[in-house]
Amino acid sequence: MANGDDGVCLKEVLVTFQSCLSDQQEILMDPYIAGWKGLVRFLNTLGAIFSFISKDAVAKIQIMENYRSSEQKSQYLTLQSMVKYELANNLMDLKKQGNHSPSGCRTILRLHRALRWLQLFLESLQVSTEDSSTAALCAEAYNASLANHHPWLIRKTALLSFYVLPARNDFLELMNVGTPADAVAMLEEALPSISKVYDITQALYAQHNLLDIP
Ligand code: 1PX
Repeated sequence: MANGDDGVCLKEVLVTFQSCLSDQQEILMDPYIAGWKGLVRFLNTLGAIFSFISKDAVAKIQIMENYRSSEQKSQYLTLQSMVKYELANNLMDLKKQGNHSPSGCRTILRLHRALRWLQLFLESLQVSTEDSSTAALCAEAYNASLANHHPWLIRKTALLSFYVLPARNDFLELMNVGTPADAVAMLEEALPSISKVYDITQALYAQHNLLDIP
């Protein structure tokens, strides 16, 4: 995944999300988790200021990896099989967060909401101009998605951290796919599968009334 000494090729990361979709249009857990791991690696190259975000993402990835290496691993093969299994076995706390280990459905819901932020942010980067502010685009995408699920302190901390993001062209170059124009073309290619993964998950969670699991 690394490209050069410490860079991460974002194209390779985003391609992982393409491989999430099975022939039956189900979402495969392993590439979904691998996609998030790649995103965290990319985030880590942006500086230690984002470590409060990557730590939370890593903790959630770890929860899902644990399910995928548990005795019930086959139940967690896809997001669809996980929902079916956890609902059938009453493994979710639908009212308040319980004391036991967080369910897969609750954990994926947090990542799923973050995927919406990613989709909005990448869409806006793709149509941005050279003088666009990366921080402003990131904040706009955050306010339209994840911020609605975060308490005040996290919102303030997140919005402050965005100010250190590099300028638009430097940020596109950090993606390690060539010139800023190459990066924009890569985003255009990668976005449909991210949107598809998001839409399928959203429909699945809506169908089972799981969009507000505490
Ligand atoms: C070209 C763009 C690629 C950039 C890659 C960035 C990868 C970002 C990974 C973000 C993963 C965030 C997961 C957050 C999950 C969450 O909402 N957790 C909260 C709720 O969890 P709980 O278990 O308590 O119910 C938790 O409270 C979160 C705490 C940390 C702060 C989360 C702020 C998220 C901001 C997302 C924007 C990232 C900006 C990166 C700059 C490029």
